[in-house]
Amino acid sequence: MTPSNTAPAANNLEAFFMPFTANRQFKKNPRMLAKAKGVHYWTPEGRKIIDGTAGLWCVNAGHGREEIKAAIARQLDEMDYAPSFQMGHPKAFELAARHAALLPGDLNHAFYCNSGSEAVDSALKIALAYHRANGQGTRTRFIGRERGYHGVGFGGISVGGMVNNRKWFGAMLPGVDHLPHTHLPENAFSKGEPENGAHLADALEGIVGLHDASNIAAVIVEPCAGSTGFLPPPKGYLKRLREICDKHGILLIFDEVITGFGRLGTSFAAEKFGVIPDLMTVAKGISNATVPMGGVFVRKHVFDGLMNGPENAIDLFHGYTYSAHPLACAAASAVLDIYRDEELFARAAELSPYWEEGIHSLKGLPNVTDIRNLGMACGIDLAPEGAVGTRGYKAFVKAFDLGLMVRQSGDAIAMSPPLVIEKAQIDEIVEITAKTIKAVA
Ligand code: PXG
Repeated sequence: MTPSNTAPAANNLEAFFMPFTANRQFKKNPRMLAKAKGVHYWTPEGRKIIDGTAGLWCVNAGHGREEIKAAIARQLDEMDYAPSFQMGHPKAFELAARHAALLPGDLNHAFYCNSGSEAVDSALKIALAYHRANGQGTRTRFIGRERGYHGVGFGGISVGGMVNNRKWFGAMLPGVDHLPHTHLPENAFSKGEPENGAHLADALEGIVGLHDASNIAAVIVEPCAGSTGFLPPPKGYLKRLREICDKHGILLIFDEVITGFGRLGTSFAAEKFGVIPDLMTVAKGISNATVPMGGVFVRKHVFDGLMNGPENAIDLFHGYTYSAHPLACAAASAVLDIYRDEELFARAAELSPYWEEGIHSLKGLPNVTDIRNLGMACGIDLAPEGAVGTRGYKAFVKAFDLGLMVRQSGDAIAMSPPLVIEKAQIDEIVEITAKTIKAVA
């Protein structure tokens, strides 16, 4: 068969095997997006939808940014692709230097890939290689956390803590333990970081006691869990994790795929919480989602630790055809210009009290059992209606019908609008969310 020149009917939805989707249900009643600009999507029929989620937590600078488009187009004219194995192109080095300058502490080297999932698998491998290169090859165990999401690679689902993402797939990385999650009922309706729960980090001592530190490579957590309904860390929790990791020579990995690039009103969560991880994974906002890109940022001692072999030996047997793809680098550099010139991280910090006030005004609406927020993101728990996820899904569909895109995780709704949002648009989001919650009561 040769590729057909005849375009299939636009309404034939059969062939696309959709990710993380109820395919048959969707195809009976599709929700299509055809155009995007600023903080809005439009459906093919022209209905305007306010983007309460920055796509999937990724379009931090808003949709349709001309500067990014121009940078990608220029790069495409100049050079479409160049390999990064034993070769290089200037934009990759320039981007890494810019990221290093933006990062807190001595996080000063950047490894690039194409997604958050690849970033997580890369970080886990870097952690293993680092220990081995430093004579501690027995350090092979990883510690993740319940309710954590680290993408969908086998490494990521192994350290992740979302049961549906794990239970279907049997084979996992061996040697993984999980810390308890931090979603405590006594913290319900906390504004910002909740008061209770720093002690939950001490569970790490228990795991170290069980396996001995000499067998543990790294702990990986999202500083602020995203996909399981947005869970800000309890006050002092991340500092405590850092202290215990330091005490035992365990590397600390922050998965900042969602929290990176301004979401919490700072460059990264590491800056916000004053806790510097040894490795940091990023994606999404790194390129404003225009060209797929992910990355692992590593501290000086981790990078240096991998540079102690012979100079002519490959330092890390890992990488992707599209590591530091020129189009992704061009996009990511243009995105950094926007973040800098529009001071979007500071803007997020300035807007966040208004966002907090708006979102918490939903307290008292039917079935609302918790509201959480930090920076420009929030999670709202709804009481289940029968099977878990039923009310959450209804809310997701209803919000879309009313002109708002939200994310659903079980019976929680999460939101994370583009950082260019205006106060009047926050009001609109709050208003539609209130209508939605009432409609699914
Ligand atoms: N780590 C974290 C913390 C993430 O949030 C990934 C890794 C994986 O990234 P990729 O690029 O491989 O998808 C993510 C992704 C949601 C939602 O609705 C969240 C993600 C992806 C899709 C939906 O919460 N996060």
